[in-house]
Amino acid sequence: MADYIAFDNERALNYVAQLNEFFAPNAQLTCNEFGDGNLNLVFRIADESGNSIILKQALPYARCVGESWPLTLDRARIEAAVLEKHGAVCEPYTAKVLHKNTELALTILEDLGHMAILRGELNQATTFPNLGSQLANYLATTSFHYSDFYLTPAEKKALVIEFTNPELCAITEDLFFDDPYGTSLRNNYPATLESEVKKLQQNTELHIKVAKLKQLFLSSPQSLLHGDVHSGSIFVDAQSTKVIDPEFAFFGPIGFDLGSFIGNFLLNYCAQNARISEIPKRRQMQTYLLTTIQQVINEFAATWLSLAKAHTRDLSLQAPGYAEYFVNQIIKDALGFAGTELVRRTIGLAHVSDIDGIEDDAARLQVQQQTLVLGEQLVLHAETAHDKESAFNLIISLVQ
Ligand code: SR1
Ligand code: MG
Repeated sequence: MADYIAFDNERALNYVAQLNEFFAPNAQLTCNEFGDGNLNLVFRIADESGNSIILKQALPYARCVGESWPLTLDRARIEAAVLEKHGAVCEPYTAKVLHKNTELALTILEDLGHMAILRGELNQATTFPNLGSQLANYLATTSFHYSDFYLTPAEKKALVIEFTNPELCAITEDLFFDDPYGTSLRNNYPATLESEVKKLQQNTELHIKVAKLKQLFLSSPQSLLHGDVHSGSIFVDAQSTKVIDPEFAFFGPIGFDLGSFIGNFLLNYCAQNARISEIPKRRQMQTYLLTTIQQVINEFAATWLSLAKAHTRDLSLQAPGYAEYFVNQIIKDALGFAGTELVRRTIGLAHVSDIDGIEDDAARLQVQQQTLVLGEQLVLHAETAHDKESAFNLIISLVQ
């Protein structure tokens, strides 16, 4: 990419100004880089009357580690294209792309600054009544329309090529399925958790289950996934939900996205044991988290099945009962992937503020012990969940 240059505030502002698309020609623009994610630069450009847009630019390395971890700029192309693909079938819950430039690895997006990132809100014990339904709709609608149920084989194969994302997938393969179960230098956990970590790493039955999940991740191009549905990839307010950041997108197992979401809600569930001291308040928040997980599983299944009933184009996949079997399998896979999310966020490279934001060392350690065991148990027992009811019952039995 000969023309690539990483932006600073001035370059980002000048780039937007010369586009002459988003602001009046004589507007007084300001620009502020405020990205705090793991990988990219994020600028907000605003005019004097408060109109604003977001310019997101990929760096040729992982921001959270530095230049020693080079990373493809192609992720910007993939992210913008996936937002467009997902937006085409699920417009209300997908962040809108306003402009893209592949050479500069940048995307201009609608500014969702009037909303808030879900993770921070959950950490403050704020609840969102529409979130479960809207996220279930996003997960079901996007995964159905880019699956073999809906696309022709030729369309599907062309998209699989377009969205091949080897470098970002390799990060997930390493961070979810390898590092936590071995002695990676990237692992990150307190010495006080060492005995629990050793126990987990010596569990040979667990290694087989994790291998099955990794195999599924590597070799099941079921649909065009978001690839990173954690609670930092979701904007919320009292009315609406917007999904952002699909740079890890690829054609993979549908249960991975559903499982990432479930895993993040369970991480927050455990963190609330240390975050909220008043028991009735804590119970209320934890009930919200569990109810939302249940709602997402149920509505995901219902929406998927109704789409399959009305719109399955593939003749074989129309066989009575097949869609039901397929959805049950997605839910089972999701529980396993949720387990790997809990484990990797506890002892791997990339943590979550739900846990790391707990100030008291002893309280944080207790939460880490709980998330580690819960993750392990989910991975071990996910295969016993044969439908949405037994999946939810398994979650309930493991958190109590
Ligand atoms: C080096 S990237 C670490 C994590 O951040 C992203 O959001 C993904 O979850 C990835 O695993
Ligand atoms: Mg991200």
